[in-house]
Amino acid sequence: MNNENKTNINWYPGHMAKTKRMIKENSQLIDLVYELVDARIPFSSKIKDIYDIILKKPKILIMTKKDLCDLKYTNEWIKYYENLGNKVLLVDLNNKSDCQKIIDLTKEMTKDIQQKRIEKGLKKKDIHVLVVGIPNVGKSTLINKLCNKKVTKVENTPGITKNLSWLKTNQGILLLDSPGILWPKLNQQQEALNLASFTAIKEDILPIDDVAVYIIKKLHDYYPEKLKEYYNVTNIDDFLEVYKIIGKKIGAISNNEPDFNRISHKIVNDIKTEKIKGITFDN
Ligand SMILES: Nc1nc2c(ncn2[C@@H]2O[C@H](COP(=O)(O)OP(=O)(O)OP(=O)(O)O)[C@@H](O)[C@H]2O)c(=O)[nH]1
Ligand SMILES: [Mg+2]
Repeated sequence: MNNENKTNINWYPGHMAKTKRMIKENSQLIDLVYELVDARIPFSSKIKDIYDIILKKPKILIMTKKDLCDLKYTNEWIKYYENLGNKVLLVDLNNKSDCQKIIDLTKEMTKDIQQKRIEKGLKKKDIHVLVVGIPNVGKSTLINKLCNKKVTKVENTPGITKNLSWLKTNQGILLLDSPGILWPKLNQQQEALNLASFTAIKEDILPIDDVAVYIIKKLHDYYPEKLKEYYNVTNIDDFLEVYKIIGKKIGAISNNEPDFNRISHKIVNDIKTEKIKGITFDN
């Protein structure tokens, strides 16, 4: 943890490069883009070279997992992106009226396309929308909700969707599901830890203890009441002590030694299983 900002985590699964290429091949068809980010990390989870991928297509920035974020910080990010000219929607994808907002804004933003067709005597067209974002932000969930049935696989693990496919809603919208994309180098330790904290990168990319310690530090600095409530921890000057306290609480101590691996997994898992919510780590 003492090499903050210096880490270059070189990783780039081949399918991510392939995804970018395939999106470009579909580019002619795409009328609109849904760019998804996780509302708990509205900055760290934003694809860095998005305009290389989607060119000048109009887009809606959709922040998912509203139900899990801390509005105090996330609302600041919404203002920030809106000031840059983005259309932003903050949604809980399990909430019907939030999903309806996406459909309504899609129709509004593509009104001109349809109007021009009507003026030419053509029928309204199906609007083609690319759904893009880093792994595990809810791309497939959003598509299933808008299609009103399970058309694509959803799991709380990065890298579930493997191929691009067009899926039809009954709203005159076709959605292109795509595998999660990240950039080749995670060159900020903080950014990588944020992604790992919210399951956007596979667990084996960063040491689990680093991720757990980072989560504890974040909770201590921004959500001390949650650190106290969930782990009975108030002071983090000595991490051996912290692990002992948590170890005692969850029964992961043997011979007076905390089981570091088990405790770290427990901490990471408490976020993954949504036990700890109301947190945003891009502060
Ligand atoms: N609480 C909550 N969970 C959500 C929301 N949106 C998605 N999820 C959960 O997030 C996890 C990942 O969802 P997916 O739809 O598989 O994500 P994806 O972006 O398609 O992931 P990849 O295909 O791996 O890139 C699942 O466990 C979903 O149930 C939301 O708004 N709120
Ligand atoms: Mg998916």
